[in-house]
Amino acid sequence: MIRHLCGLCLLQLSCGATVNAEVFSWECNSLPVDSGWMFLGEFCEPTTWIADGSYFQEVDDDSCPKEPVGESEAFERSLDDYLASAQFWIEWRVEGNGNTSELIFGAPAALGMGDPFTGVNYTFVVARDMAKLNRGNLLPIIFAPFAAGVAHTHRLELLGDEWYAWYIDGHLVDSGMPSGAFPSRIATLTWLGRSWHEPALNRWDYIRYGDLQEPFSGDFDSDGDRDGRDAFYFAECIAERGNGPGAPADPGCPWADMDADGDVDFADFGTFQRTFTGSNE
Ligand SMILES: [Ca+2]
Ligand SMILES: [Ca+2]
Ligand SMILES: [Ca+2]
Repeated sequence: MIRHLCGLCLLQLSCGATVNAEVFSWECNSLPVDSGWMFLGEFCEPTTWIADGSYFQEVDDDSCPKEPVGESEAFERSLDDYLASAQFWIEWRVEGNGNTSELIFGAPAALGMGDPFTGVNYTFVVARDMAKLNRGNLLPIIFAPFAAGVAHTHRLELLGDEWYAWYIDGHLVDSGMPSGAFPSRIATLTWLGRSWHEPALNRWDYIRYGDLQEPFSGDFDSDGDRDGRDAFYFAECIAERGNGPGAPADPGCPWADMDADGDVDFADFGTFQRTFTGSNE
């Protein structure tokens, strides 16, 4: 009934906004070019494939004429739908076996976003056991070590020109004042796999971004309902991310804390089920 009302009465308000997609999520179940990404180009012939909900990029120099530059491929999306976003978040999960010595060359896996007008820029480069953040050389470069051999969840939250925060696996790596607001005028998001001196295999699990959700709302995609799409991410917050009774909610899950007690557990899931509005997308 609630969804019915939404469809009839609030079409111009909350439902109409879904056209602009408050959340974009690529779960790596399909090829990037079939999932809304623009192919920016490749160098030599990287080997790529989809398997088990992940996108694999094998980049080496097998097909390249000579060192040091090896294989690469890159994809891009405009963030223009989010220029008015007061609070923007982006999260991606990736595992790679590339050597940390490649980080200085922007390899083996990278995800970056920037605005050519304002100069505000965030470029993350991820190797097997370390990530690097460069913000257009305007602020100190940050290195964050982590365990090799498993995927890690990276999360960036931006609050206008007031605040930025970088999390890995739910733990705060760095936060503070950004060099400016982002997205603000012209904004693009790019990600790539690249071999410079060393080969690498990157496994991308997902890339998601959007307007920061209302806490306690149960509404992952901020479209005014609690449906099957929200349920996918709710289940993830319940089963993963270190959430549970009494544990502080993972930074990606306050929207799933439906009883507003600071955690995400089955009490919240019960409320989500009781207030479920339908199975629409
Ligand atoms: Ca996936
Ligand atoms: Ca929703
Ligand atoms: Ca809770």
